[in-house]
Amino acid sequence: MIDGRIIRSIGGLYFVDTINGLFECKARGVFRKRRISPVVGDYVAITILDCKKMVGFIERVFERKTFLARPKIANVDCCVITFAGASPSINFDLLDRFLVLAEEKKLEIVICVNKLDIIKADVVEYIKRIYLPVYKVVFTDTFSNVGINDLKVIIEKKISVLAGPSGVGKSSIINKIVPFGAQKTGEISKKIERGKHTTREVELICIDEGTYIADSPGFTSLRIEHIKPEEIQFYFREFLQFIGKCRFNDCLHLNEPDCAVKENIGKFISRERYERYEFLYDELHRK
Ligand SMILES: Nc1nc2c(ncn2[C@@H]2O[C@H](COP(=O)(O)OP(=O)(O)OP(=O)(O)O)[C@@H](O)[C@H]2O)c(=O)[nH]1
Ligand SMILES: [Mg+2]
Ligand SMILES: [Zn+2]
Repeated sequence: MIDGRIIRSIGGLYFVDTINGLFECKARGVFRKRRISPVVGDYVAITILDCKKMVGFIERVFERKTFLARPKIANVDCCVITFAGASPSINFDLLDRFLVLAEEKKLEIVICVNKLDIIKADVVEYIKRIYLPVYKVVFTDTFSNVGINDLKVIIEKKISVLAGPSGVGKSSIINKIVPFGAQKTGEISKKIERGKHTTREVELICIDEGTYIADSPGFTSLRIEHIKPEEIQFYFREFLQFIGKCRFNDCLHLNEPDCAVKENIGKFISRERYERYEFLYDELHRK
């Protein structure tokens, strides 16, 4: 048996990267029985069936360090949440939902705002005012390569995933980061006037030893139903420094008096983020 990492999976076939090369593997029936399905990013042990044809069987899936359901990927260290500054314009509600999910998974988080070439100045200002004090934010432009090097430095020696809506430029960014890579991007074919090369599967790409980046399909909505409403506060990172300083120990920072979180709105907490906290709390509470 040898160990490896699943870098792609298509229709029940898993591509496992090992020191002896890339093996095309099926999963043993026991996984189905136990309702475990291996996913991209999993560390696995395989038996080799044919070393010329490079085919084998996945025998074992090692314990996952992290698991993201959307995009479905295991063992990532860092999540690069990617949006476009324009076309499509940023959906801040979706951004905050993704931030909550990534915080819950305790991932390192980077916000990447692409298409800097067509972004409006007030959008840049808004992002700088609201997100820059809380998160690492990188502005990129894949045409002129602005910000690409900063991203390269951030993802060094980590396993990262680029996640975000469709058409924001995730695959284009990966093409700039990966020297040999040619991820298909959303250019509309002139010949057939259709067939956008939208990414359909999660794929892990090895940049160098210890550095991996995953491309992933875009999404338009995110479900965070599994999180309890009273836990949401812990996933708004800028709230953390004030939690425990309110008059009531179980303060939810909604209508309670002497709330340290509410006292800091407009100071260390932006009104926009606070309002989205209220909104998310409400939404989950009503469920
Ligand atoms: N103006 C501008 N356009 C960009 C930039 N980067 C990418 N694009 C364009 O945006 C479109 C979508 O790019 P993709 O890289 O396919 O987007 P994606 O996020 O991978 O999309 P999905 O795979 O559908 O999730 C393409 O037409 C790119 O040429 C940029 O920095 N500026
Ligand atoms: Mg893509
Ligand atoms: Zn409070």
